[in-house]
Amino acid sequence: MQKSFYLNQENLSLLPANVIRPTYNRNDITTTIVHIGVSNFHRSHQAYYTNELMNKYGFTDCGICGIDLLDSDRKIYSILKDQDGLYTLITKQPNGVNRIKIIGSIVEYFFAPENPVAVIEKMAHPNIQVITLTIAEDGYHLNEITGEFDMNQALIAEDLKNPLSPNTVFGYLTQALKLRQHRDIGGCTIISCDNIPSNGTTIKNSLFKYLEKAEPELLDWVDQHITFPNTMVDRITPVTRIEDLSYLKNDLQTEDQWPVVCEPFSQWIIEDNFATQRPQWDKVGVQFTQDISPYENMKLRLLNAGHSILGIVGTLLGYHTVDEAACDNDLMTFVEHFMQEEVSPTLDKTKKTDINNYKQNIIARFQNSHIKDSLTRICKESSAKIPLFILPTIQDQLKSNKHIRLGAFIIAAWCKYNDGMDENGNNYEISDELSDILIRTAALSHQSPIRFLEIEPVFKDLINEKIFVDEYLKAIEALRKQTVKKCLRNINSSH
Ligand code: CS2
Repeated sequence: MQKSFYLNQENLSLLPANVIRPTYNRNDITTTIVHIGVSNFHRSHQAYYTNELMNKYGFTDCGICGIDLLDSDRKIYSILKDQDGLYTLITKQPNGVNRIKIIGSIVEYFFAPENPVAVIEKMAHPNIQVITLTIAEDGYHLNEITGEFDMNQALIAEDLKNPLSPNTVFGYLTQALKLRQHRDIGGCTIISCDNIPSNGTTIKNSLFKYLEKAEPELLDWVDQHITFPNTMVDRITPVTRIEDLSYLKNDLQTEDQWPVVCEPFSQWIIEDNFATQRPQWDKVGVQFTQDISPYENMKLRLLNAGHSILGIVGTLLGYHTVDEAACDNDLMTFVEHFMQEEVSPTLDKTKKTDINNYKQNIIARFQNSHIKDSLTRICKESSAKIPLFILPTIQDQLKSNKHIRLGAFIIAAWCKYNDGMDENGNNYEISDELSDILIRTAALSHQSPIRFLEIEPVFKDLINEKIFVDEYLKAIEALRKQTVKKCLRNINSSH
């Protein structure tokens, strides 16, 4: 067996020639971007684009400083520290040929719980122009019922009490922005890269609410010096599997403790609303636009919703990966009908977005059999995803008196999913912040199916929509009596 090399700066030159590596000198790079939440997605997406900018165009002024806030991020932090911020991106093409690239754009890295002061200092450094975030739904601290920033959440209350050792992004931003004002070094642009509608507006509104309580005298300055562009981010990035590590070691003599896998497709659209000089990401395929909403809705309601359907119904059918579920004709026909009949009418067609092309493209992306995106990843935290990916479609359709039958079926299938057992009698885990209530309510729904719609943090007042409730009740009754496969066939044949 050939000798393999630990991935780090020193060994870069020893890696085999077919491993593409940074062509730039990482010591020459200036950090101008801070990123909070160094997830797999950040590494396949923003860090990838930034690496391209350095590799292809020789820019030296767009280095990223990664920051992790959560205790659960300790592992990725220590691995990347060990690897000098380097990692391998494995792009898995549908034809089975992989593209292997070492990404070097994360040139600095902090673990906030260990050194909060250094993190605040970094964000307040005069070179920092942009602060980007992937902090997931939880990181926004929104109230489940109202959807507004929740001042009463424990970590927020703690940050208000101990402002110099914050836990949340709001605590950190407040301290850093205060320093920036004090030092008179100007503002910066804060970019959310999470899959939530109007992500920039959401982080802005929440930060303003936090500041009203924590530092009201900073509000005017933030209003004048900071912008919060909305964005649409897209690249399917599965959980890294042990097989990916072995493949790199055995086939490419590269020992990377946490590589990232992704699909070839990638899209990033950012509202053109920068307080500072814009990183020239447009040179490497990023789009800047005045109005993000048509793109954002298209992505959340087609791709993310499509994923959730494959995840929920695919799990019930006994599948384990997205491509397996996407190759089931009955299921995929259902997804296509849903997209065509219930999602498309809610999308803005006045903009230059080719919805039909987009739909075809995502079906092919779902069917890429090399990605092995697990349905467990997709179904995780469905109680946070369904209100963002599926319910807005149902609500819009109800408002204009249009079909919601397929949407109601998805919700009924999700109720059945929370029984925790597939059609073959195999159990699976419900991994969700609300798992207790989901499981309990799904159990109660065997006697009284309507109970599931009483989960207010998810459904709000949907239970009052008679047309929806009638369709949901029909769907759940069918799902309890017949196999999922049979229900899909019935519903498909009536279209
Ligand atoms: C997925 C997303 O988590 C999910 O449910 O739909 O992570 C999806 O893979 C990404 O948004 C793709 O850009």
